[in-house]
Amino acid sequence: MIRTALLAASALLALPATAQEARQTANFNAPVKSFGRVSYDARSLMIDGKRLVVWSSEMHAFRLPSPDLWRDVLQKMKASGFNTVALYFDWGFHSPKKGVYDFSGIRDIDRLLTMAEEEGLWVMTRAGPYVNAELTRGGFPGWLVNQRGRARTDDPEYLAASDEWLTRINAIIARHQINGDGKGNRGTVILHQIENELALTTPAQRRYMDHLYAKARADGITVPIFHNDQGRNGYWVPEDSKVEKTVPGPNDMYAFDGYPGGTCTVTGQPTRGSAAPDWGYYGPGGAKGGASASPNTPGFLAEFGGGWFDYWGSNGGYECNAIQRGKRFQRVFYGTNLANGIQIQSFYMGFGGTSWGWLPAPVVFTSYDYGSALSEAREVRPKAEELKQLGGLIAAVPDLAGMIPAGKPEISSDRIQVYHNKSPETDARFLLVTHKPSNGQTSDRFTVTADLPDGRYTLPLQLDGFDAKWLVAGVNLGGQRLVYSTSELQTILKQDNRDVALIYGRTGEAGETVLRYASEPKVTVLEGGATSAFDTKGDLKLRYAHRGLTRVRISGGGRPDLLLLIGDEAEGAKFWRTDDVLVRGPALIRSAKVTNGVLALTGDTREASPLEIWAPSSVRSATWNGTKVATTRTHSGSVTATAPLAAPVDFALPALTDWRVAGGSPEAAPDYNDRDWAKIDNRAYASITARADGQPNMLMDAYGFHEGDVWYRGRFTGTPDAERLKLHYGAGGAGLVQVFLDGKLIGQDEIPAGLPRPITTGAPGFTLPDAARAPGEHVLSVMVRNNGHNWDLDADDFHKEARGLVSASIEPVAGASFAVPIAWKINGRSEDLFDPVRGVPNNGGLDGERRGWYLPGFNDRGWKTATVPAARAAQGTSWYRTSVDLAVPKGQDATIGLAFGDTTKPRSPVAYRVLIFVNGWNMGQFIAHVGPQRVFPIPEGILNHRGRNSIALAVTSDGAPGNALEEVKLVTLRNVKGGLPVRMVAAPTTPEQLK
Ligand code: IPT
Repeated sequence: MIRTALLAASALLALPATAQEARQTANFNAPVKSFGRVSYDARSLMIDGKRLVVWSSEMHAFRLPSPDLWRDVLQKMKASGFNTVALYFDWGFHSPKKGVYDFSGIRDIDRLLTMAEEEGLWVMTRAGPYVNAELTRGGFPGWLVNQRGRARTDDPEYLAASDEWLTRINAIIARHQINGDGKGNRGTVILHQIENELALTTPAQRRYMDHLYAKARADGITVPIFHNDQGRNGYWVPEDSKVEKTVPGPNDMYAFDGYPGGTCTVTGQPTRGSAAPDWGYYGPGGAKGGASASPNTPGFLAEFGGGWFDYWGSNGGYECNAIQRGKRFQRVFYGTNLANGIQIQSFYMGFGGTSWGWLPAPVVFTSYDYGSALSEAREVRPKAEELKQLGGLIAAVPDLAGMIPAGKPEISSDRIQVYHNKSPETDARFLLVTHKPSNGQTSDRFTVTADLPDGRYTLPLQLDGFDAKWLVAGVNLGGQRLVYSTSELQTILKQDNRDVALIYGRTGEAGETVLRYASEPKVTVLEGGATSAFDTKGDLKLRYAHRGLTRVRISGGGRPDLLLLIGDEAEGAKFWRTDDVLVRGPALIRSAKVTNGVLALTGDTREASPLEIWAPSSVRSATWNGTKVATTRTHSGSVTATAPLAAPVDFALPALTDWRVAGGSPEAAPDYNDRDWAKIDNRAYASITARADGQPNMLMDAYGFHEGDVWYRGRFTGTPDAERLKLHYGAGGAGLVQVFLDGKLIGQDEIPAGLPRPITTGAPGFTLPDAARAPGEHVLSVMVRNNGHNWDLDADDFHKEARGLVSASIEPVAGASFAVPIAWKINGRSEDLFDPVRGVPNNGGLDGERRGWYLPGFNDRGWKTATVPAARAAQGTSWYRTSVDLAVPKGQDATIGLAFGDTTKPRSPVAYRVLIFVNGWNMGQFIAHVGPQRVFPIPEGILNHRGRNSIALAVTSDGAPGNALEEVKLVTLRNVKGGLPVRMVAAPTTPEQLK
């Protein structure tokens, strides 16, 4: 049976019919529900009673196997304006075997949660048991596929298994909750997710959900618990929702996921896609008050597409995705969410990372870049700079939390719409100005007239192409009163007795800002151009164009001094704000700490950069990455560095030379010693894949082999009936089977990419050569490369689809009513890991892997020397090894990748595949003729940036001319001055150190 995936981007755009019906006015009078320091009503989350817009993005520590770099990602998220990080945990990553769990090294969740706290981020934990996440088995451990009981139900066997995991992960999370664990531990976890997009809502699922909720509570989780609905379907809403056609569950809060926004074309061009959906107050039929499946809880998007994954065999869509769901998209879509009362939104992904080793589900290849704000190479993409501006506004205007619709303003153009919200507490306003529909791309000049808190005003505005503006009005900011501004506010901070505000707009556009005073203040234009006028109402109106940076000082008028910085968008992006310091210039500010009057700034530069600092007067001097900076005072109350901050220096990467090779697949040799291999027998069969009658259980998982390559050896006696071999196998996306007879490759079969819905099984036939019909014993050797188990998105046990051989039959071509008996044995990488430090995803079951050929300390001096590119390849799998010394300049953070062949094309004209081991770590799989990934970023800590590195490539080919390893080289993907200290991840280096 061939099943295809349900995870196609297009399928996500349509909501089931129930979504339209599950609508009800949000209950703005809903009582506050408290869970220790966290509480909520229908309007927002609150922490210690203070309303908060939860502005979050997702990262997966398991997709970055270098823990020191977790902090780099968290710092970049924080610097990009996020106040929260969402984290999935991958059960299978921690559990190689039933009852065995590992939270050490690259699996140290405790360390991750401590870092998030240290970096000042709130945390949403998403602990499974099922997570999906384009992971093999959606995060289920390999051993779970052998369970007969249906997963994601209240089947006792499944519950016992998932409780094993939950007991352990919940204990760690509990220690890091904002509420503490009652034993003196405390952290920043504010929300906790149980299960993931469980769209089957039968009684068994309800009992399961009840169990998960009770389990979390029993394990000491005290923060609000939620589940993420696959769309706005009303599945698992809180019991008190009482909305028709919704499905209640035990959860405290209702959350849903959404991935609108359109796709890229096959040639990697962004399309403009659909308009932003109104998933809340302004939804269809929901007059003011909105449309919610859960009227008593705030709008909550647990995942909102901040990119999308990419498929085996695509043309490479990540750069396009970063644009499609990038600048402007974020303003339009995330803004529409906020206007609709989605007060908790988390972007999936904020940093995608790498599905290294055998982490990927069949649907994805190694790179999980996702087109997210932070690239796989940890680059801060331009879209992250836009996020910084949006997150800056959210942080600067706490009134945005808990806003409700405020009535329709008058708009002079019918091509424009304005979402107008207010804070019931302060009457502050939020105006989201966008096209109507919001994917409109016209250029418009228009006015918006609204009754604002300080009076009725007409705002002259402009919108050029796909865009949205996030405006605030009638709001107290520091000591100032902002009547309105047609510019967007990026940040405001109070320093001593003055306020420093940064506003910005599109380059060249006119802007106006109105501030309210008791009497006429003094306006001094320090730099750039602005005019001002004061009227009898007390309004000071400033007019200017957004070009470069304009600086205006306003003093007197009954208010503290204000330094108003007015930038164009690019200028705004050069500013970074930490608690009470504003910095302009560098590519990144990581931290700003004041000790004894010295401001210690850390961050990155991509080029020689100016440095300008606005700090409280208690700051007397500054350092940059530990070195004192000479500064001079400016007329706008800042200091600037007298010399630019240094740029990173270029460095050369050595060529990869001195290769050595060990040939072939030893498992294929007739005399290979398979004494310790398991005999194929009739053990219990738990797969959803039907098999031919009378076949033994050949599935790799049944023998404890779940990841990567598995080998079968079958002995049979030669007979004239041995004419052909029929196989049925499962191997995931772009999987492979190779068949050898008495040591010679007789054929292979590859599973077509089938994009975007991967095909995961195959049923090839092979004509047997004459040798099979010769008398005596013959050995059939079969390697199955398992490119991942299916996910279980629909809770139908799809992860239990067969992997490895399902059946094998040697038979005559005509009248095949009988088959030649074969005695099979199997071997792979068992649940007792031989390299537990690198862990579950690192290894499959190749002979070379078990012998430690992938390790840096393996002695390959006995191997033949080889040149790469290789002229020809042996049939089967050959290992290539070399080592290389790197000398990345000290104090520089680079991302270095391994590149194969012609990186300008998504795939090669020749066919072969490579498992890439760097210093013993399996950093992914290159499939030359499938693609699209040809460059594999290797994180520092796996790669030694200042020392020796070992590279081992397991190259698999059919041996046909040309199907051999192309050029392999190192490439620099990113290079900045700055970064964080990164230690090498400790792991065994020699075969002797393996278990
Ligand atoms: C949603 C999953 O919850 C998440 O784990 C991930 O798989 C994401 O999709 C896609 O990257 S499921 C989907 C139906 C939106």
